[in-house]
Amino acid sequence: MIKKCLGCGTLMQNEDINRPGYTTDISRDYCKRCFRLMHYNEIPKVFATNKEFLQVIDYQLKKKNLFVYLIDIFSFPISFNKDITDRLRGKDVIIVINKIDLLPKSLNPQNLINFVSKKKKKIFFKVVAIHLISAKKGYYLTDLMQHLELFRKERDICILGLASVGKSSFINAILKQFGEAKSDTIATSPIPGTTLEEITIPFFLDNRGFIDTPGLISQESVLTQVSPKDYNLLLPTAEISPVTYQLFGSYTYFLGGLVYLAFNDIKNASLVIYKAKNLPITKVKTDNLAKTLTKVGLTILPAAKEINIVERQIIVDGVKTIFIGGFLIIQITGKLEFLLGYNQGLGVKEYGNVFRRTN
Ligand SMILES: Nc1nc2c(ncn2[C@@H]2O[C@H](COP(=O)(O)OP(=O)(O)O)[C@@H](O)[C@H]2O)c(=O)[nH]1
Ligand SMILES: [Mg+2]
Repeated sequence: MIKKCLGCGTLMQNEDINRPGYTTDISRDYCKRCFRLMHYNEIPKVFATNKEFLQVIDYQLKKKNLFVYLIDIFSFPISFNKDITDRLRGKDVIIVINKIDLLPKSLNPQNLINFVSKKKKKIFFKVVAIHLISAKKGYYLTDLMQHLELFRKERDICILGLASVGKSSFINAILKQFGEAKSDTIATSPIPGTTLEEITIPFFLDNRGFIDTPGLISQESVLTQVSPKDYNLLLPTAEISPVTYQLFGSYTYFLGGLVYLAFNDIKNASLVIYKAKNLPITKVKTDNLAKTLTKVGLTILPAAKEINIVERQIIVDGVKTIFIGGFLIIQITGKLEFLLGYNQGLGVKEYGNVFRRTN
């Protein structure tokens, strides 16, 4: 019997417990891994690699789907991954920015749309629309759904994007809000590699539907640098209360053991940090930076599995917004220079004032 797991899309099998899709009873809808993930929040084992994921995506790209490219507010700079954007060349794409519920109400999300639409000039696919949503809270799905219906033209809608941006959550939310599902259909988790194969869910009257795909794991994401037990310290799950500092003198701010900002002789500047509530900030005198660095991974946590901190100089004249590793957004205002330390490999992207305040 050929049957696919509804949670991760893998063929179900009852022969090898160490391979994907294992279940003792093939008549079930979910494999053992997805069942345990969905009911006990157990950390799933990751089986596939990016190469296998790309094969699944390439197969979808050969079809005449309408593509939704899902990004999330923290990982949008690292989301424009060449592996995906090059492949989307010439396709119809709707960009959807997810996890809008994480943004503090004081920030104007429209600026994010303007910003992404300026950036898209550098990419080569045909962006037919940009939407901001929250799959988790179900925000703004109605507008998006209308657009999807309009642009679909008897095609399936295929969802692409990096791991953990919320592709499976997005389809679950659509099935709950506009379909008959009472609870989640597809398995979701913060761990990259939860969705292993494509999952097709018929939805429209013409038998077309949504296709979920496995996410590419970005080497620039913090998810690849730390162990999953630290994810709860790094990934915001609820509306962020930004942490603000008026900067003066020579202090260094460590964000966990993954990033630091070292300031020297600052006269007047401010720093706003958008981060998970649980990520600890340690403030030390910049004179003690070298000494504090020796404690990274011991008392300054969470730290990368392989600690290798590099520095870059940042020059600010006005407002600078820095996105780091898909888990941090930092905004600095003033006229100053400082050193940004970060574990090597984390994506660091500098922009101007991305979120102008609404008031
Ligand atoms: N705060 C918030 N979290 C979300 C949202 N959508 C998904 N998530 C969380 O992000 C993580 C990854 O979601 P998942 O759907 O498995 O991502 P996928 O790898 O792209 O399929 C899970 O922990 C979800 O609960 C959202 O709109 N807001
Ligand atoms: Mg998924």
